[in-house]
Amino acid sequence: MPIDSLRVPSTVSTDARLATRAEARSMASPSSSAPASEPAGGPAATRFPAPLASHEVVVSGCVKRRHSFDLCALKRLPTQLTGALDVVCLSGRKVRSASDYKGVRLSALLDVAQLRMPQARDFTRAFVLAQGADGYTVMFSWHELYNTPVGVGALVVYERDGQPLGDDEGGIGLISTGDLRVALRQVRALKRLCVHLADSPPP
Ligand SMILES: Nc1nc2c(c(=O)[nH]1)N[C@H]1C(S)=C(S)[C@@H](COP(=O)(O)O)O[C@H]1N2
Ligand SMILES: [Mo]
Repeated sequence: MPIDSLRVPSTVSTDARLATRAEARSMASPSSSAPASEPAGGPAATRFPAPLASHEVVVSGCVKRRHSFDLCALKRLPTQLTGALDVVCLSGRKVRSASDYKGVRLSALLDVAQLRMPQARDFTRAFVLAQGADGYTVMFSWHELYNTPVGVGALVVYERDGQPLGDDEGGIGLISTGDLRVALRQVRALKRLCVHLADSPPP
């Protein structure tokens, strides 16, 4: 199925949250049309709560040791840079261009936690759900991560263009540079990586 046919109908706005954030920013700026008398933390802050951020990622599910990685733990793993990349949504809209994200391979976290598979060949039907603080969830198969070039570019990231990802950008995140539309499997405020086994009906 071509990627463009997966676009959601225009009546459903997947990017409503972005519009809301842009609106929040413009309301917070000094040139805002909001009344000058509006107190800090007033009505605008009530309507637009602080964005969710992650400071640690928990690896759970079919693993030998459930493991939690904070920023220090992530920085102890081998680092990887993405190089220049455009973050493009399903609609084709460019969310941003970055010259570099810094992070570690998603598979490096799984290697520390070690997969726990009932049968030797079960890894062939293993998959990982990566979830953000708001519940946004994306999936990677074991094969993508360990047996295709996609895995090489699937990174848990904590810096962009030499700057730490601030809380307003979600803190720790996930990016998959091998994807055609990178924004979709970019998870802001990455909280959980959960390893599952897909059901296998009896032959
Ligand atoms: N946690 C989380 N990550 C998310 C989303 C989301 O709703 N929640 N939306 C995705 C979509 S559809 C887009 S276009 C990009 C937007 O990038 P940004 O949130 O970094 O601006 O985030 C992606 N990652
Ligand atoms: Mo999007």
